[in-house]
Amino acid sequence: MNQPSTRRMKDLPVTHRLSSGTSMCPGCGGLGALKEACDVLGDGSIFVNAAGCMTLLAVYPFTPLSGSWLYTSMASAPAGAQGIRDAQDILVRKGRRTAAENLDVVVLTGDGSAYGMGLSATSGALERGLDFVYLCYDNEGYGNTGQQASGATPHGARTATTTVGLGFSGEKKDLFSIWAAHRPAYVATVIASEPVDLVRKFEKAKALHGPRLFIALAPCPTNWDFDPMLSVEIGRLAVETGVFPLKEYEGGRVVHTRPPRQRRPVEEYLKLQGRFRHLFEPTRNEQALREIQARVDGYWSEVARSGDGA
Ligand SMILES: Cc1ncc(C[n+]2csc(CCOP(=O)(O)OP(=O)(O)O)c2C)c(N)n1
Ligand code: SF4
Ligand SMILES: [Mg+2]
Repeated sequence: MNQPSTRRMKDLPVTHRLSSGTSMCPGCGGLGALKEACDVLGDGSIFVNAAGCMTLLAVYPFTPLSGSWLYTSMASAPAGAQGIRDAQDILVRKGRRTAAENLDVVVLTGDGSAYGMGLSATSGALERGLDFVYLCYDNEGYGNTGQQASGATPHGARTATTTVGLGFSGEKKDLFSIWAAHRPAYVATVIASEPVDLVRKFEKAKALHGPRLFIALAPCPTNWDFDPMLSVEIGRLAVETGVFPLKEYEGGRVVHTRPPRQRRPVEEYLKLQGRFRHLFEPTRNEQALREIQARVDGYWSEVARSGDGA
């Protein structure tokens, strides 16, 4: 007779724990970024999670992470992080916790929170110089509730709230610049399909103090409408077409960490995703495709002009 396994989730390496026993979609780019980040951050973190897809990782009282997990409303994860930071600092000051037991506080939110509902609380935390890490997995919509358009939705994407015509007629908000304008310790963009770049940035952030913020573009098979096995390919194309610039902000300076040497046409990225299918079928929308390409070209021309392509 088989003996029941005595191995528990918390005894597995963190990467294995995040692969098994969760109810996340296969090919989830947000989960990929979180796994890679956890490889660097290790087990010594307290996660503060605003409502969204990742909330399904922790079904009370269980979590695949060995650290604690606090679930907050969409708008208030950075406020929750402040409370945890303060409580731990007070316990250390009173001698009831050693410095080694003083854990990192990591906010984990989707773009709906980061770009919209939680932006005010984040701005306040940055003003106060809160010592925390913030990871926004950006699937460019309110994914958990069926992909309504958010402040991160790109121009031309069809979402649950932009179902006809061109799709979303607005522009994706430049959250990187909004965060950087607060002059925090560190801001970076990352993506799971570029793990070396991601790991280097998290290692750098881990050694710093103060606000350290990350936007991880999160290819989302379910809501972007593509085969899960294309998740890494779509992530790579986001970088190689120049749609998603990998960069970091530190000490008042922005550096592009992996500028595409020879940019591929943006439509190579768009045409793999059902949310952009209306730009190609039943007839090609040449004007919309030209406009989307021109925006990306404009971004990289500005980077070349300012000499910031390192
Ligand atoms: C104030 C408020 N409005 C609506 C909801 C319902 N809700 C739960 S998760 C979610 C989507 C969150 O989107 P995002 O932050 O991008 O995370 P994702 O679902 O894409 O992972 C919404 C709208 C909520 N929890 N709180
Ligand atoms: S809906 Fe998208 S972001 Fe949410 S778990 Fe599924 S793949 Fe990940
Ligand atoms: Mg989202």
